[in-house]
Amino acid sequence: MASNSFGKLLTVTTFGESHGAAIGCVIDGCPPGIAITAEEFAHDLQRRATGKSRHTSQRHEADEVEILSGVYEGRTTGTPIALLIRNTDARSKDYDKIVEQFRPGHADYTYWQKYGIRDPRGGGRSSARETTMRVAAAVIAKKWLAEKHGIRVRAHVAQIGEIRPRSFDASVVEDNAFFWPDAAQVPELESFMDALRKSGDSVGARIDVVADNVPPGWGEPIYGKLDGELAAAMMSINAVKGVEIGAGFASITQKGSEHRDELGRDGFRSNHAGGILGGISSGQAITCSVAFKPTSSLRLPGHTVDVEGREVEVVTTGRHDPCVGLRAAPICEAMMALVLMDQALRHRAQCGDVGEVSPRIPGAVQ
Ligand code: EPS
Repeated sequence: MASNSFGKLLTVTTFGESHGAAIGCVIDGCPPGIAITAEEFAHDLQRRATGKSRHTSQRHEADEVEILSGVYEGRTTGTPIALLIRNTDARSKDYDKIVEQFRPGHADYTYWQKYGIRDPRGGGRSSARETTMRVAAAVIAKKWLAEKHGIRVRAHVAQIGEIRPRSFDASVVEDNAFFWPDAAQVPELESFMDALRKSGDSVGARIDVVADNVPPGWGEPIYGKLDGELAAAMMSINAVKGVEIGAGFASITQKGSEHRDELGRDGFRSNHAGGILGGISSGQAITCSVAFKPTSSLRLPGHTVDVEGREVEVVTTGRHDPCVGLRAAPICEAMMALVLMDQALRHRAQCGDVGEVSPRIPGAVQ
C-alpha cells in the first residue's frame, strides 16, 4: 500500500497539495449510521486553521468541507466517505524565489532526491496544509468514540521553546491562542511570540495529548501495538521529531519500583505506562507527548545549494508559522482518535465475544 493511507479497518487516505485546487480524504471502513453534517467539521477545523491570531501564518482559508459520498440523509452509509476542501487563498508567487533552492531543514531536498521533481508552491504535499484532512476525518472518529465509549481526546501545548506551564487548568486551554493551560502566562507568551516573529526566527513546541475512558484491551501485541501505532501516527505529522508514551524518556532514569504502576482494587496507583501495557490499553488514560521542531521556512538568510549544486543564500518570504506547534493540538488529537477508532474496530472484530473480564481495575489514578 502506498503511504498516503493509514489504518487497517478504518482507513484514511489523504490527497492534495497546499496550492493545488483542493485537499481531500477518503475514509473507508467507517461503520454505518453515524449522524454527521458538513457543519460539524467546522469547530475542529477552525481550531487548527491558520490566521486565527497574529501568532500563526496569515493565510486565510475558508476550510469548508464538502461531503462527496458515504453520507445519506445525514448518516454514514458504510461506504467510502469522501471529503473535499477547496484551497481558496494560495499565494504561489511567494515561492518564486525558492523554486530552485532547498530550504535548510525542509523536505524540499529529500522530495527532490526521491522523486526528481517537486511542487514548490506552498511546500506542495509536504505542507502542513495536509493535516487539515486528518482533523476532518477525525471529527467522525471523535464522535464515534465519544458516543460509543464515552472517550474524550484532548490536547494542549505543554512547552514553547524553554517556556513551560506553571500550572494546569484544562478549562482555559481553548480560551487563548496558544492552547495553553496556564492563563496567567498568556501575556508572557504573547510577548515571546511577538519578539520571535519580529526576529524572523522560529521555535519548537511540545504537545501533550490524552484520551480518557479508553477501555482495557484495545491494541494488539507485537506488530499492532497501540503505542507503536500511536507513535507512527504522531510521527507522520509534519515537523514532528519525537514522541513519548507515558513517562517516555524519563523511564530511563526511573527505578522499576517507581515506574511500575501498582494496582489496587480501587484503581491504579500511578500512570507511568501512559495507559498501555504490552501494546494493549490498560483502562488508564492514554498519554502521549509530541515534539515539534521549529519551522524551517525563515526569512533569516541561510546557506543552501540550488538545483544546479551552486552554494546560494536562501530567504523564505510569505506567510509562515513562527511555531507550527501552536496549531498542532487538534492535529495530535486527530491522530490519537483515528488510531483509537481503528483499534476499537479491530478489537471488536476479533475479541467482541470476550466481553468484560474480571477483575476490572478502575483506570483513574488513586
Ligand atoms: C505551510 C506554509 C504556509 C502555511 C501552511 C503551512 O502556507 P502558504 O505558504 O501557502 O501560506 O500557511 O498552512 C496552511 C495553509 C494550513 O492550512 O495549515 C507549510 O510550509 O507547511
